[in-house]
Amino acid sequence: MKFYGYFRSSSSYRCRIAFNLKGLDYDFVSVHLKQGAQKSPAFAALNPQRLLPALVTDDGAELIQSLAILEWLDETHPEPAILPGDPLERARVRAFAQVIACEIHPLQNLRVLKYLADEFGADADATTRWLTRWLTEGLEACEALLAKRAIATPFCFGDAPGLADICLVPQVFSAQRFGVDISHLERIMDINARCEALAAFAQAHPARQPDFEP
Ligand SMILES: N[C@@H](CCC(=O)N[C@@H](CS)C(=O)NCC(=O)O)C(=O)O
Repeated sequence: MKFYGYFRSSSSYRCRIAFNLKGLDYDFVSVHLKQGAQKSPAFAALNPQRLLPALVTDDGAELIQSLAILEWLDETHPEPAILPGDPLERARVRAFAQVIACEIHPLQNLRVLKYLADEFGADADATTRWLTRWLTEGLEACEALLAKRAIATPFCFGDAPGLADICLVPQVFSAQRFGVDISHLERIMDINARCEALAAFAQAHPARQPDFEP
């Protein structure tokens, strides 16, 4: 498999965690987002959205969108499962993952922040207010979803990490990177610490990637 990602891309980070949990090797191609490499014609041919991540399977099939990649990985490499077997539980895990991937993450994306600055003159202070608003509101909803669980499991929805944890940890990393204080979200902080103590999560951390830049 050939995986196109970038150390700081949180949707790439999600996939790295899943590769590690499932013990899968891949060839890594770094696409330098800050230098705009995602806009190159070669990358746009792979992902017309010009967004990371992208995956080329051993058979040459091209996949985009981290949630689709994660579900494909789970279907083709079922052990350990990242989605529960029970349909109701699967829906709850997917909902939690989508709060992050569909509602929080798009509002912090590089192209969105750049557009706010270029087209609306958002300075550093305005950008911080924007990020604080959406990341806090979104992660508070995640905390409330965790509070609603019938049982307080060690990971988001079970005794082992799954899709919800895979989405949560990179989002917590982003909040911390952008200086958004989420220390009041006790369940999230607790689960995040438990995940980070696992090798699969620790080795997927942006600072451990070959293209890491301080
Ligand atoms: N929903 C997409 C989001 C993809 C996305 O926004 N990727 C970011 C990096 S985390 C990106 O490539 N940004 C480049 C840009 O904004 O120009 C997914 O989950 O794969």
